Amino acid sequence: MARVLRLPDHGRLLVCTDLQGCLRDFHRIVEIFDEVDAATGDAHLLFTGDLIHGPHLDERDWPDFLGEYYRDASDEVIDELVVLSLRHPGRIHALVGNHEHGHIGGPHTAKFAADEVELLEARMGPRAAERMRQVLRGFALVAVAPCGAVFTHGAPAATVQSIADIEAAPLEGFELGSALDILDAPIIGPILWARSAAPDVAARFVRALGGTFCIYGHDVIPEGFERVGDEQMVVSTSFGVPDARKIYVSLDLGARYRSVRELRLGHEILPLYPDVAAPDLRG
Ligand SMILES: [Mn+2]
Repeated sequence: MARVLRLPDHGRLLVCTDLQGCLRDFHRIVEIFDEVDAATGDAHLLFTGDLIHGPHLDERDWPDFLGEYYRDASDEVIDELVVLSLRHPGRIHALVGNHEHGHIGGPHTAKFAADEVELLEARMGPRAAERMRQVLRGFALVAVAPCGAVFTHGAPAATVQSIADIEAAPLEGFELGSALDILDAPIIGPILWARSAAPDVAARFVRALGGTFCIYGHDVIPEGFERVGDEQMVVSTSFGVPDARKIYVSLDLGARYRSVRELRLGHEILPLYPDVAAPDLRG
């Protein structure tokens, strides 16, 4: 697949960040997608990377700060993503995160295990692992929408002149490097690993891609989301926050947004679990 995914200028786009193997939250965002699709007939769903690699802890060892308990179900998340994509051709999208990258040419991640890539592929077995790598190779690095939104996994801290620079960025050959080495790799280093971007750098990045702002995850925002200047919004849909703080983004692909300041609670910024949402996230 192309490195840059181009979203259409019509319909409703739902955006979900870091699931880290949480099947329950995957099911919830799909339920929301099905509702919006039934209502509009024109819904898109975008995952901004790190769908895989979650904790493997018993419930008694689970730390409170990670929110509600779950056990990593990365393989099921990817299997169900494939089924969902077949059911809605061209409307289910995903970006590479640093955790997916570990399976397809990036450094192996060590967030919840010494080598999460080896652990997951060993659990799946060689044939299922190869099928998963084929799926992950189809993920884009960046998504752009005529509504002004740009989507990345990490912060928009890369220096690019145009979409062509991203199309040309190599993803493979970083297996032996560490996460520190890859941060020095132009374009994919920052896009997959940066936790923040200076406002002027982010502004240049989104303008080079024809956009006005960037939405991304990668980092945990304990409050659910954070706007940075006019050009950035960091979103936590799943991993590392309690259900009451999980949010997703819903955009009108036919609109033209000038800034993240135009994204409103209760309209574009919505709780994943409205029944238990913190009062300040209900909009
Ligand atoms: Mn990440």
